[in-house]
Amino acid sequence: MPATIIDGNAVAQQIRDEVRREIDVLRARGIDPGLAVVLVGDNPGSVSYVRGKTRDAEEIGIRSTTIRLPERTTQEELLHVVGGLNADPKWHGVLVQLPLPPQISESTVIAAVSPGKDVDGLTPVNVGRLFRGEPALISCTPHGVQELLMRSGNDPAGKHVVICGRSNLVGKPLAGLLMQKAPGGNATVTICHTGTRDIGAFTRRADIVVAAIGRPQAVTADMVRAGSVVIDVGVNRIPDATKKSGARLVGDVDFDAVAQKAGAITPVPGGVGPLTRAMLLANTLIAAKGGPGSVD
Ligand code: L34
Repeated sequence: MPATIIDGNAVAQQIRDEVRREIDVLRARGIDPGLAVVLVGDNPGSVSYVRGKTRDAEEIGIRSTTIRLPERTTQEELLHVVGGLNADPKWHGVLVQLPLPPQISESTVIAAVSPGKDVDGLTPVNVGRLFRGEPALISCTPHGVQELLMRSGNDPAGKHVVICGRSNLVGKPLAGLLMQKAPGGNATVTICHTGTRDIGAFTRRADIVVAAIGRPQAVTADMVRAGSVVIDVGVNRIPDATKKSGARLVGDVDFDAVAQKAGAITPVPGGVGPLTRAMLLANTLIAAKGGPGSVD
């Protein structure tokens, strides 16, 4: 039997509705939540994702701005922009879209974002808090994967989750989140990466496979157990002459074949991507309320 398709757009809409209700309450109290996004260069993926983020924000009553800087921007210039946003009380959330051009150190810039405004949950402070089980702004894609699992009836508690990929953006924080002794956690987590011998031997034993590799269609049907849940975090633009843009978006999973075998699967587009954007709104709400763990 073919897999159930997990509808990321529908789950994201649910979350946006919930966040919007709370934004309305904040605004009635005189707080006007604001999100500042910094985009360096014109990577077509980044331009599209950032446009989606700010459009979603405006739609639910979060003020937003996108600061666009040229590809040749220096690290010093970018740090100056981030410093200005940190200091400006108009902006509750500050996000620097990745990747950054090669002359800039991503880790230096990310670490410069004020932890209380780090709605991407990528600063060392927030990642550290997440791993320690303390209140934190949680990075958007991992948090989105967790919400997608929970809201599609696939609670990871007690399950074996095999994550393919060890990036700071997805693999590592997702492992921290799903192993946490907390609702939405309690999974047994294995991380596979480029140093893993025979990734399929691990993924075939998984209840839940998360593909966050960054390589188109890398997870094939022979790598998944029948009935398992497959979450595709990949966003790869591959050439396609039949498209007006000359490219199309595919995930890290060989969708057509894996969907014949898995129990449930997320599509690309329309899977994890919309959740990444929705969790950014949720984090901006938390930041505007005074941070995670604050009492309202
Ligand atoms: N700092 N950099 C920072 N934070 C992030 O959370 C990200 N990420 C990743 C890349 N760089 C980042 C994103 O925003 C990936 N990502 C992201 C965000 C949104 C979407 C995809 C990736 C998305 O909206 N995807 C849509 C399709 C959009 C399209 O067609 O271009 C989808 O349905 O999957």
